[in-house]
Amino acid sequence: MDDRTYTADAAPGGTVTVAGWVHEIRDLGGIAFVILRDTTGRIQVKFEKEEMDDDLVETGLGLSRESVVSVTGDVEEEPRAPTGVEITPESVEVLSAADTELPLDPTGKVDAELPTRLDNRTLDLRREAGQAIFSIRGEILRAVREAFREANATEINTSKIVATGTEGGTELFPITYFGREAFMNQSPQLFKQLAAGSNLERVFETGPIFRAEEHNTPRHLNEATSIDFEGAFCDDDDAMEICESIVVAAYEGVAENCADELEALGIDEEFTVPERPFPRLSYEETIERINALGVLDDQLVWGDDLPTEGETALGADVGRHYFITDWPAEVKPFYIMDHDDDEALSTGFDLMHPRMELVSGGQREHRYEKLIEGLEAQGLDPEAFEYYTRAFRYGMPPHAGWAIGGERLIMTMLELDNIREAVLFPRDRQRLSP
Ligand code: AMO
Repeated sequence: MDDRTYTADAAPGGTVTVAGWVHEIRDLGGIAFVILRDTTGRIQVKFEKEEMDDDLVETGLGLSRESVVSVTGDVEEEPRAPTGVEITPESVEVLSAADTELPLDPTGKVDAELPTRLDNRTLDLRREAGQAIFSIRGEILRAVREAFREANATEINTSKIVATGTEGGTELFPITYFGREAFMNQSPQLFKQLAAGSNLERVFETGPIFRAEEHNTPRHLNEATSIDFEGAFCDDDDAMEICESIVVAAYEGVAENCADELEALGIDEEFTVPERPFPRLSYEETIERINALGVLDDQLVWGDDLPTEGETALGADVGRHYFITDWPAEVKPFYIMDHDDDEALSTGFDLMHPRMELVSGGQREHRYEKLIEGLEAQGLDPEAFEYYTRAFRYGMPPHAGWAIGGERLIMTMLELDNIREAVLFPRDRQRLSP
């Protein structure tokens, strides 16, 4: 529509054509208003019943909410209108009439349950808050891309169909690949390492990861967006520094470019960019601090996973993003390097938000023999990983990296209760469509 004007740009004194959705109809008797909404805002369209053509009035007042219309008319100043201007229509064209019964109220005045909202996502995202989340999601991706470029990392895209899993602990989704067994990738882990070992050195990817998690929680998805980094000649400390800079860049981008969206979400006043550096606690200090908080029935001992209650209590105590470093080697995947002076300790780290884990990473084992030993120690067949390990025989530099859970970053940044709010069409135990 070449001659279309956005509602936000409709200035008094001209004739414009605006197009959008019927947000609301207010019939006051002799006069009626249709509030038309587009991506930039809303505008009032005035119908004076006595003074206008009957057909026009009939079309205007017969509109059902959420119908898509195009309105041509003069724009005039009107201090009582929500945006200070209104349109007196010359013509109203109905481009797509909406059913009179809607499954949810897109003005947001009436709350709907999350499953109803997800089943009707197009309608749901016409709410300002929904639109705000996805504008911010786009801004986060833009900001992290720019920050990665500043860190000399090249954007890559890796295959999502793979022959082996990498992340022990979560299950794989099997698929059939021309009669052979294959899987949906749990992580670009091995590919990003192979790319970092090439002359590219530093790479990043934002893409889907597939996890056949059995549990259904407000913080797990079966398909999530992973923001991955891998850098040659980086150790775990370098990787943590880059990780902090990317997280901070995401917050800064949102602070700078999404003021209206933060307001729509009602979090503009408390929104703050986290300060660097983030505190670092070793795994040992972490379990001691959780034990001292006295929130668990049983004291944690070396090698235990951190239970959610413990993580939550420690998060509240620390009150900001923090790293947990030096995890026991046995709880980290085979590709994570152990400390040379203590093989029970790994270089693996997690970045925590007070509410949950956001990132896992570490320095990688780049020595061929040690890598094979690590695979065997975790009960994996080195033969199955030959496509990956072979590169380690042809000059693999020391390297390190990490992955941020994209939706968890959005969820924690925007104080969302459920991770599904941060995904257009979430995949979980129940949900395969839309
Ligand atoms: P990990 O398995 O810890 O590490 O995943 C990295 C981050 O991804 C997010 N995440 C998820 N988010 C939502 N739903 C899920 N089911 C889910 N699973 C993971 C979390 C998590 O911290 N290859 C390593 C990373 C690396 O070492 O570079 C990996 O995948 O925020």
